[in-house]
Amino acid sequence: MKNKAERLKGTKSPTVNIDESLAHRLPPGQVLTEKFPILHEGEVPEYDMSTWDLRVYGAVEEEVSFSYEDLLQFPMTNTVSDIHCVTRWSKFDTAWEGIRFTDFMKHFKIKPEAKYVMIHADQDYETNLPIEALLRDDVLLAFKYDGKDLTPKHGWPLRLVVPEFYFWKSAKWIRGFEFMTEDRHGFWERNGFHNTADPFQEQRFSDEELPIPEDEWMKKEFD
Ligand SMILES: Nc1nc2c(c(=O)[nH]1)N[C@H]1C(S)=C(S)[C@@H](COP(=O)(O)O)O[C@H]1N2
Ligand SMILES: [Mo]
Repeated sequence: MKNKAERLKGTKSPTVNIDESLAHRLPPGQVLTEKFPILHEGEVPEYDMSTWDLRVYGAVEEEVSFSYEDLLQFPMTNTVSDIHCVTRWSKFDTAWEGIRFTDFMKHFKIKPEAKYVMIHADQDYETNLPIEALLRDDVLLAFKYDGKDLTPKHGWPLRLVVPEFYFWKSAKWIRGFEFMTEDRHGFWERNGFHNTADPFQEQRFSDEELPIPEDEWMKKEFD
């Protein structure tokens, strides 16, 4: 069996049949879905919310950690965004509620030399982004999807949502933001996926030949 990046490279571009007025919102090589596929590495984590925390560390003036209760006191924002997965599904108008990343950043001070962030998540998942990618109004630390608490499979209690990039950058079950002065690759970025991941530029894969550890979407689960 081919590894994941190789297999995805071999898939044909799907024929797209959508309303012309929406076509500009669908990136090249993507198909629309109304369902919400579920994709992740490892088991869905279980939490004791009295000990759960979200850490901020690395190139910051002072490390800080937030309890779930702390975060619930922050101002909440609602967004409606299109999301795009590298496995070729896109979903329009997904509704999220949570803390805007720029509001979250008011609660700590990063060092001037900080340029990148490693987002740390369970189970041992991580993904990297430049800080500026997180400063758009549609980037949330999301508690809710479609008006309801996130389901555990979609990232409860807290996930990142970064609609501008392929969805592997939107880590579920986030536990920490590590600010960095130099860029470092996260899980999929180390395993054949593009570092930037802009769907409209079809930045799916890096050109390096890298082994993919395990198929990401074995169960073909969605809700
Ligand atoms: N913690 C964690 N977050 C993750 C992943 C993962 O394996 N672990 N997979 C990513 C990938 S590849 C995708 S496409 C989306 C899928 O989110 P969904 O299951 O809510 O559709 O989650 C992303 N966030
Ligand atoms: Mo993905």
